[in-house]
Amino acid sequence: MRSTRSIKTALRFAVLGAALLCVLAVTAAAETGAEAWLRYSALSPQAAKTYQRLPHKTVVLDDFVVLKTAQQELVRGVAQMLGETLLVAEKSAPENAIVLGTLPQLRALAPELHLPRDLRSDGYWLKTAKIRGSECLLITASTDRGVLYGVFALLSKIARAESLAAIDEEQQPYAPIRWVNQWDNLDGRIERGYGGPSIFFADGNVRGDLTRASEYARLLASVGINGCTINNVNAAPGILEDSFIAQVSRIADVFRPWGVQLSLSVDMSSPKVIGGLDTFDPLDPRVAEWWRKIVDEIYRHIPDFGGFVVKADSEGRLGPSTYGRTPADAANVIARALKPHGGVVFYRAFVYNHHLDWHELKNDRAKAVYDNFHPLDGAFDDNVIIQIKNGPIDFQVREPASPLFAGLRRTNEAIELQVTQEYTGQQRHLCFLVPMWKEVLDFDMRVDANATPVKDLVAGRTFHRPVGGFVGVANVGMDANWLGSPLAMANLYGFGRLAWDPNLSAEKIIDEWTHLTFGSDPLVVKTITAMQLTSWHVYESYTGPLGAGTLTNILGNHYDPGPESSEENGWGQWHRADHQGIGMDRTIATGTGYIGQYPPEVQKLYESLASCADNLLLFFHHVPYTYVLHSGKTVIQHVYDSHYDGADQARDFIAQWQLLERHVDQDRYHDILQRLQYQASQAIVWRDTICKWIYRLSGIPDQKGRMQAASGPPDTPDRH
Ligand code: GCV
Repeated sequence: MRSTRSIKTALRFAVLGAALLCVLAVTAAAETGAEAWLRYSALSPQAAKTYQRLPHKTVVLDDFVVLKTAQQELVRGVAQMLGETLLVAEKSAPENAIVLGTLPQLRALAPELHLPRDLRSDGYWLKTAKIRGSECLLITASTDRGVLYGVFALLSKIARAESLAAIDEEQQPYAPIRWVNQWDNLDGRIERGYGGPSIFFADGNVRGDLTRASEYARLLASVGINGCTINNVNAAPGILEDSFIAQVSRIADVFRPWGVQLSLSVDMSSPKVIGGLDTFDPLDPRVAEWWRKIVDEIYRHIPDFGGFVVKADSEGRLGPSTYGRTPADAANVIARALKPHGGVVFYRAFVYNHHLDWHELKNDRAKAVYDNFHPLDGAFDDNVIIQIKNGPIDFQVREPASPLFAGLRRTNEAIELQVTQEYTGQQRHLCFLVPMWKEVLDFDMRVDANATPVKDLVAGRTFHRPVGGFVGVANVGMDANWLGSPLAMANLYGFGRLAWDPNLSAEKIIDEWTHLTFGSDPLVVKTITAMQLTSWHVYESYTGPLGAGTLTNILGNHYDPGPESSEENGWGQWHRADHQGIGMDRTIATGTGYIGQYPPEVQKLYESLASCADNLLLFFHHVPYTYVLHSGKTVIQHVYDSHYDGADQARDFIAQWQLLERHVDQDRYHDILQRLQYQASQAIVWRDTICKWIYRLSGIPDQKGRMQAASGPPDTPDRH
């Protein structure tokens, strides 16, 4: 028998050895985040067993580029996750294979198959079926792109250890438009980009090495995104110079294998600035001819070009108003040039006057979008899409859904969501935006007193529009992990998944993303999903509760607290806080009348203090600080409590994350830990700035006595 001492020593070595192995394993698995949710990390032997019956070979039914890409992706994913190299066989030998092809190709190969269903646009079908008597796994679709999406869906299931037994799954995208915009400048900087410089441009040219652009297209395709606008909506006219189009076509070449269409933002004054005309009046025939020639030239270089995005008469951009013309005149002249090629124009509804008179209480920037576009309903050509930000102001931490979604019946529309966290912490604060986007997409506009959620309006389902959908402002950059923070990538993933199916829950989306990005350790999944799901609410709590908007420095970085910068200027992001109360009166009865832009049932909901939700109260109503919320608290006490609770919750994220120290690779663990520590300290800065500001203004102390001592006496003169 071994002595107790030697057993103890042996145990000690065993423990040390195990610890060392753990460290080595974790170190070996260190990751940059570059693979995002496409890590395809090796499954455990136990999980891999689920796929023992997966065919060992694959055939592809044609050699078009997207189908080839699909097959290569399949081989890559299976090799990495299951350690098996699929045999690539000829299509003449499809027995016991994973068969990739479109429905017509499959019908030609195996007429005995019952393929009754026709799949719309980019939809796909995963199905086990017998070909020539032997079991196969079919990945089929109407289009090559659909087949690629089917492959990504299959690989995602394997990565999440989902069973494929007797699979028979059909998926259709909710809408044809699922695009991202990048606000990249040609010099390589990105407007509101927080993940490094442009992956497309450097020093005024397209980058020589477009590896990242190709990897980006792969990421986009993996969640069903089919278009990408590569340059800033504040567009440099030079993008349309002949020499530049040739350069841009190289980006289209790396997008093409992934089924991602390239599109460009254009400046309305281009016919004059680079075309040498003395006008850019959209109704001038010479201008129409100029657009036609430019568009023909683009299609010569890029036959699958997607179209243009236009920002005009907005924030200093020139537009049709220069000639007394309408957005419809401007959009249509370009749309007509694109039409023969199948291209579309996204005309942004973000048109407003940023020199509004602050003293005039009836002025309201929120009204601009509807006022400018509703009267033009029906005046836009069929290949024009009005791109509408989710809320009427500008990507604030909480806004109601834009009333324009319900205001266009005879015009195509798309919702613009912001993946890059301009007003929501710039990727330095954790803020998972899917729950916010879902609130907007699910919001029922009650058009004609029927159920008309925003997701149906933008997808073109409500009014049977030919085209419509979803646009996300992504702004990924050269940082290895794309957005600057590994956790922020959940927003890009979530945007893609919602654009594909807005009925997915936030819980389902974040569960998928976490499994794919961090693996299936239950503690990891539980912790990260919980943190992500609460993060928007936490951020809102310490930056701008009750619908007041993000109380940030709107004249500068849109990041630090700066509640006073919203007021007394023409930008119109006002909250009208004074010594008595706070909030914008947007009622029909006494305010700006903004609420009148909604359908009657929604008007009723927001007009009345009794039915208006607390979380949007200050967006719609000006109330005294002592006003009692539905929760039973006064507005002022809610503001104090919310900022303190929010800062506490931000601090608690650190402890939650620390639970994962031995469960997540060290690189990402430390990167995220530092970010959370920084966020917690910034949340305190936010808390103290806003609480002191509102205390000085209102003179009403916090009932819990938390900050008066540090705040000094309240202000006296009324600013209004
Ligand atoms: C690209 C906000 C942003 C601007 C952005 C603009 C827009 O105002 O701060 O950077 O410009 O929105 O969406 O056009």
